Amino acid sequence: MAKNIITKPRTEVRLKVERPRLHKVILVNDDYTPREFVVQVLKAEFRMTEDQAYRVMMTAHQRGVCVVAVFEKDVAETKATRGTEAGRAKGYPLLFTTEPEE
Ligand code: TYC
Repeated sequence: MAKNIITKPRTEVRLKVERPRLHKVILVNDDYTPREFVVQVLKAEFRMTEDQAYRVMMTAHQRGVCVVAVFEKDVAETKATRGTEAGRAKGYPLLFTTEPEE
């Protein structure tokens, strides 16, 4: 004999968790900071190889700006500040900024 199987309706709650937007760290060109110093800062703060750092520095030098990397907002802001501070400590106008990724 067929049994009556009663199932409780279940409501599944699915939370939509959005990933935090990533933020770009942007290197801005200037006329005063020595190229080699920019490379040093990129290597120290962004863990880049000499080669990667040189390319990023040259891109900013030639085009005005270059995206260095993307991070969670806080990390991007901290790295940008530290990079900018490293230049300021030597009297250079080196500037890193951040902006949210689209
Ligand atoms: N333009 C600088 C020079 O000719 C080098 C430089 C490159 C500075 C990139 C800043 O973000 C920068 N000495």
